[in-house]
Parts: sequence; C-alpha cells; structure tokens
Amino acid sequence: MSMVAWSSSTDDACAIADITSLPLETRFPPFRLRQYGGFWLLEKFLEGVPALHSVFEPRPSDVVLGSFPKCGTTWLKALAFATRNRADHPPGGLDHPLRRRNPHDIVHYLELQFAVSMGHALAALPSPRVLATHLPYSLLPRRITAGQGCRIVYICRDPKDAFVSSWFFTNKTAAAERARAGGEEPPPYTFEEAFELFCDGICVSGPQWRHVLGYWEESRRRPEKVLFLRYEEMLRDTAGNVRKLAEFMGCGFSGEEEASGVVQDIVELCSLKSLKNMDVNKSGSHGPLAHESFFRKGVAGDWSNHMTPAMAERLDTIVEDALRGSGLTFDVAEPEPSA
Ligand code: PAP
Repeated sequence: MSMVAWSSSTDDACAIADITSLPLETRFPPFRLRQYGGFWLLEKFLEGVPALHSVFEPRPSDVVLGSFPKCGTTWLKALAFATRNRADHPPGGLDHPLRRRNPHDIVHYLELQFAVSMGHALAALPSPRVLATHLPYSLLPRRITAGQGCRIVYICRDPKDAFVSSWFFTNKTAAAERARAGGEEPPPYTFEEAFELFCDGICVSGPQWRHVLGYWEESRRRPEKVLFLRYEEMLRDTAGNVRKLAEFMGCGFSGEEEASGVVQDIVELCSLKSLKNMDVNKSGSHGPLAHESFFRKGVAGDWSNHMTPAMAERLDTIVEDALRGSGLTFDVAEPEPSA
C-alpha cells in the first residue's frame, strides 16, 4: 500500500501522511473504502487527492461535473461533453466520439487521473475541458472552489434509487471479480446488509446526504459557479435541462441551432437507449468496471421494486433529518411501473 504525503503548503489546510492509517471498509468488494474528512471514499480515488490538491491547474473554461455515485454521472458526462463540443463533433454525426468511447473514457475523474498518472492526461486535454469528480465539495481543492475557480455542475438523485442502483452495480462488479479470481474473493453483501451500511453513511462517497448538502449549499451561495441538477427532472424534461446546462457552461444554443434540432440530437445521442445499444458500451471495461454495467433501467422510483415500505421510510427520514433547514428536499416521485 502506498504511503502518500499530502502537502498542505500549496492549497487546503488538510493533511494525511499515510492513507493506510485511515479507517478501512472492505465490505464492498472489489472496492475498498477509506474514511477521510467525514466521508467514505474509494481508496484508489483517495490516493489521487493529494496530487490533485497540489498539482492540478484549473483553467477558467473548465467545467467539473460532481456527483454522488449512481445519480446520473454517466448521462451527465455524455450530455455535457456532447453539448460543449458540438461545434467540433455534431451530435447527429455517425463518427461522434460517444459512439466510439464510453463516457467515462472521455470525461475523466480528476482524483482517479491523479492517482494513475499524476494528471498528465488532463493536462494534455484541449480547452474547454469537461472533468468530473465523486469527491464531496469540502474535499475539492480551493483552486477549483475559490476565486475564479471552475464552474461545477452537480447532479443529485433520490437516494433510494441511488442506493438500489449502487447495489446492482456493486454486485455485478463483485461477481465479475469473483469469476476472474476463480471464486477466491469474499461473497458480496446482501441487500439488507448494504442498506444498513448506506443508512449508516457507509458507501462510496457516503454519507449521501452530506455529499449532496455540500454542493447544494454552494449552489445557493454561488449559483453562477455551481449548477444543481436533479436526475428526476432531467428525465422529465431532458431538453430543458440540456439548455440550462449549455447556458451555464457559457455555450447556450443559438436560434439557428434550435431550429436545426441540435438540442434534440444531443438528447437522443445521450439517451439511455442510444448509449446502451452502442457496441462500445456493450463490451469493454473502464478498469474493473464493465461498460455495460453503467446502463441499467434509468428510471425514477425503481426503489419500490426492491425496498420494503419500511426501508424506504427509514431512509427518507434519515435524509430528511439531515437536510432539515437547508431548503433541499427530495421530492419523492411516484414510482414508475416496473419495466
Ligand atoms: P457512476 O456514478 O458509477 O458513474 P451513474 O452513471 O451515476 O454511475 O449511475 C448509473 C445510473 O444512471 C443507472 O441507474 P439505474 O441503475 O437506476 O438504472 C443507469 O441506468 C443510469 N443511466 C446511465 N446512463 C443513462 C442515460 N443515458 N440516461 C438515463 N439514465 C442513465
């Protein structure tokens, strides 16, 4: 395990000398979580945080997509990339990058890039860059959050659906790892065990409510710098949210583009059906994560097919209590019929 020196001299006043000294959670095979700054973070991602803080040089045109896992990150990556780069890559084009590469291979996680390559791949990207993070707001470098910094787009989702989505994702990934390791890996946890952990805030980037609150509060303080989106609203009105996203990123659609159907082209290119059916997303992997595992049902309210009403009420209460007074609520959508 690597020893990581986290220098506070250039940036934030937080320092860890050794990631291995942090509390460890191993009940999410193949993922290992470490607790730092009040959150449970992927160990691999955490390894990149010191360099992200000390080395990353944001550009004024950067847009950083923030999310708690399983809240629509893949979709937002696709939409933001397609919107921002529509001049070079018309969304209706048959050779669009999203037809050849998984969204996670186009829009990189900041902390992961610094873990694997000291961010060299990011430095080589042309402007304007679209980047991403699963880090909580409080652990982002001040170079991103203070002063000129970067524009940030955060996507949130009903935590019950985020939990159910993560359950399927983790299990699928764990099963693949077990198969690869010849059954040597520990068996995955049960749905009930995972739920208990989630309610205790123990999950990737958890607690969910603390993650969402950090970005929510900042979006209220600095709406020109932090745009707060909701997965459920994006499902209800994808085109409207793509317009909002484009305006925020400083590349609103012209009348001519509107008339020629560019917005609709982006919506269709990035729809679940479209991305799921692309050859590149039916095979291949992003590290240990199969591309296809990022695309499942893509609906609001799937939790009702998997959670008991008592479980749902318990999680709703935990989240409501944590968010009380913040002005943020999860408008509990009517579950959609099971697909
Ligand atoms: P990540 O944090 O690991 O990147 P993320 O993309 O945030 O995952 O979440 C995956 C969820 O988004 C899945 O939800 P589900 O399990 O409830 O179905 C996935 O289906 C959904 N999703 C992925 N792509 C799209 C899309 N283009 N449109 C709508 N939902 C999508």
